[in-house]
Amino acid sequence: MPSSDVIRSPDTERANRIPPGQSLTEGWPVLHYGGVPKIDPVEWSLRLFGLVEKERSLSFSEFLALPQVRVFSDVHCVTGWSRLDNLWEGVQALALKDLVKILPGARFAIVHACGGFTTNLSLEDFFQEDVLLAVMHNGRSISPEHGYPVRLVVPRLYFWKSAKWVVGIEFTAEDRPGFWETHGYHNRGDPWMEERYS
Ligand SMILES: Nc1nc2c(c(=O)[nH]1)N[C@H]1C(S)=C(S)[C@@H](COP(=O)(O)O)O[C@H]1N2
Ligand SMILES: [Mo]
Repeated sequence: MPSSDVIRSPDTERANRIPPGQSLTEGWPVLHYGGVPKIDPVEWSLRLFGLVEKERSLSFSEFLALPQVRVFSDVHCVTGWSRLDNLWEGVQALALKDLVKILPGARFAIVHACGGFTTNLSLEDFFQEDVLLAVMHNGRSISPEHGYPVRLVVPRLYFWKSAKWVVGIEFTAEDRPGFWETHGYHNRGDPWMEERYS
């Protein structure tokens, strides 16, 4: 059980935590398109742009100085594995609202990763309280193959929405399906409704 200051993703409270068609894994498979980028945190920045009053870029040290939260969640990959009991640490997506003023016309967050990868989320999904930009997993820095230095974690949707090597968040009025969403994956990806492919 996570301690009380941890945000507990609601799906971890279910009597049955394994969504239909999924099976448990103990390890942590590595899945992505392309190679593992080598990111020097000194060169890294997080760009907040699109429908915001004033665009903003944060260095890694500015990012780490933001309030940190811990989130306890399960992971469900569309390829069929689920990994329970993950403790993430990082910056809550909701905290970005204190950094830029998002304009009223914005309805989607397009998450940009190193090398041009994107994934799309409605602002409703993006601003759930258990969504975070994670730097730590189970007490250790996120490893390069899992998204170092910063990856998104969206606990309530299939894991392809959890972009690794995040470098920017763009706020848009129109939806813009990302890499996996234009390669046959569902636009939203709720594991409990088995929104796997489109
Ligand atoms: N930048 C980037 N992030 C990505 C992907 C990708 O191809 N590029 N693949 C997604 C997919 S399909 C999955 S299943 C998860 C896997 O994360 P893991 O390797 O940490 O298990 O990362 C997601 N994030
Ligand atoms: Mo995936």
